[in-house]
Amino acid sequence: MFNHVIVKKPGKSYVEGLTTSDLGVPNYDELLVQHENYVGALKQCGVEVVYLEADEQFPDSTFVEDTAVLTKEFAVITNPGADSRNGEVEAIRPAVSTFYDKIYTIESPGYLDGGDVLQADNTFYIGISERTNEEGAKQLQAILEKEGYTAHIVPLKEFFHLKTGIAYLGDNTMVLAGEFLENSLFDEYKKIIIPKEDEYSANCILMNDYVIIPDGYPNTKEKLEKNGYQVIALPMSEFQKQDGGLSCLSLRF
Ligand code: CIR
Repeated sequence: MFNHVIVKKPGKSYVEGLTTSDLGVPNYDELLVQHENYVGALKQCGVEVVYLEADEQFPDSTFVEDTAVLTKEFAVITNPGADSRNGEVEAIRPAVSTFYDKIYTIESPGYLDGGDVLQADNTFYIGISERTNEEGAKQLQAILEKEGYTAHIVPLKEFFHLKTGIAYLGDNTMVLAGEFLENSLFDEYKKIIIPKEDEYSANCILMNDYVIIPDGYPNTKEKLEKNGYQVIALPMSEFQKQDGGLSCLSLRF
């Protein structure tokens, strides 16, 4: 059960953020509408929303997920792997501090983005990516193991972040795409498989009684509904243009 989320309004500088996509320049007005819809959907799922104001200094700072890893018992402030994003953590720390007494920090030369961390009950998966190095992954693994969790490190082959291609929906069920389909680490889970053409929808989030997915993926919606989930589908085009997905836009705890 999630009770809280932290989100951050995108600033006008968002359009100058990092991207590898060739989907075009985001439309700022449309982006704000999509962000408001996202916040509205989270509220519908029954959580209290902490809404941080935009920070023009950090174009990608609406993707708050990368700045922290939050569990029921403690928080970890990350050390984001992109230079232009590293300073985003300074604004997240005070927001996180209002909810947590126990706060760990990933330290250089370790780098870690929250998008590379997936929690499935008492087990964590930590991706090694362009943004998360082995040292950062090992620091987080040590913190998690000290706190009684199991943590597996997963070197990525193609995905940008770990959660680009995987989501946990509770009930021992994983949504999986691409390189994770053949990874035996995930064989213990019931699998909802997302084919290549629907890959963007593998980045979905379980929020209490709902699963939130990007709009435009009817096959994913149908698969989830067949498995008994209530689905909310949200337009995400302006976030996709900057390599962002649904999970990236919030810290959920
Ligand atoms: C970046 O390149 O850092 C942003 N444009 C997108 C970050 C997406 N975050 C995520 O997948 N957790």
